[in-house]
Amino acid sequence: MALREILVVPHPVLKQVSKPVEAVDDDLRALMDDMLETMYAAPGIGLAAVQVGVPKRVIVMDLGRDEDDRQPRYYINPEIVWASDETAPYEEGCLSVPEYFDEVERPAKVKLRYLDYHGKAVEEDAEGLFAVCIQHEMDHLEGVLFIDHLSRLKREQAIKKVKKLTAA
Ligand code: GNR
Ligand code: NI
Repeated sequence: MALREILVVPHPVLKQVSKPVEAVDDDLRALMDDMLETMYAAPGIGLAAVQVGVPKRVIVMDLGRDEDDRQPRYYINPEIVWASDETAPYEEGCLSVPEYFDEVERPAKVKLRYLDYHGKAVEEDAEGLFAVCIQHEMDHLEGVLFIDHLSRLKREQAIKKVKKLTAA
């Protein structure tokens, strides 16, 4: 396993649309293992492959509270097959937009379909923080960041803040 570098705005790769995975094999599992390690080190609760510069439709996540209670989750080629009309706001952050947080409104509940770590097709319902996180991660697969849901002014302020932070 190895740590990978997390890309931050305004890196152009973050705007790419990620490509579907064709085979869930050992190479892909090695990428997911690296992503999980990188996410834990950051630390974060989710990570899309494009954030480490690999534009494939792969997400890792762990909503567990601490190091003794790890619950890694892997989502390959995820699709939202249903979303609630009801929405909910959540104060979001992103490892690719460090130290900036703002409220985003999204469907409160979604139903997902995806391939797991072993390539098995799974359906799962999501709500609460899980629903927020999977929608945030799936936006990354389309080249969309949470700041793209904000006003242009707020988005520009966020990018300016990150540029200042990363110039140091
Ligand atoms: O670590 C993360 N925390 C978080 C908090 C609120 C809403 C979404 C997230 S995802 C983020 C990690 C990340 O940038 N994933 O793409
Ligand atoms: Ni993010």
